[in-house]
Amino acid sequence: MRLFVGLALPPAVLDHMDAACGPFRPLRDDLRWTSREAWHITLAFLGEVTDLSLSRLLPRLERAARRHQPFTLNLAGAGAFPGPARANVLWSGLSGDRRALGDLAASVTAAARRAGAAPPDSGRRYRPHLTLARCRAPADVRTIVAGLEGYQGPQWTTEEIYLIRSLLGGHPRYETLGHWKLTTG
Ligand code: 2AM
Repeated sequence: MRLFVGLALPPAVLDHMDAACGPFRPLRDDLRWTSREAWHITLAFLGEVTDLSLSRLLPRLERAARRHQPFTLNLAGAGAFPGPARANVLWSGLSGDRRALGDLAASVTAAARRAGAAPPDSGRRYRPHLTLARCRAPADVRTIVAGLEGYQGPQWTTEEIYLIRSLLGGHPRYETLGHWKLTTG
């Protein structure tokens, strides 16, 4: 099964970003806009994982979560992969405690590797983002990126990690397989 580990966003954060994207959506039907219900921050994409690796992964993710404390984040600005002039992915960035976010992503990646579910692209630098839209043919999203440049979403505290199954289809569907709290106090 196809899995990833990520963070959920509180409703107020989703609402705020949804409103910020609102004006751009009708102008660009060449982009496949992601839905508010599917929004999350990926910590590690694991790709195809066997049942055996999944059973090893669950306790390791629990341990990884326990080694971290809650931290604050907010959505901020926008960008595109590979770049705004020829984009396949339009995203919003994150500000706040990005160091804690990177450390948590590194722990999750290490946990997955030890469980035999090494992320396929773990050699790449972690670039935290919220995907707002995708486009198979490279799209010029410079006006949207510029329009969202000053965007600052409400701050929230990340307290939990989620193991999510991604079911492919017309629109990806996500199913939560487990969630573990970061250590408080
Ligand atoms: P994205 O937001 O940039 O599309 C489920 O596919 C989640 O895992 C998405 O959030 C996706 O990121 C992320 N992900 C990271 N690397 C991926 C990859 N190589 N293939 C598919 N999804 C990936």
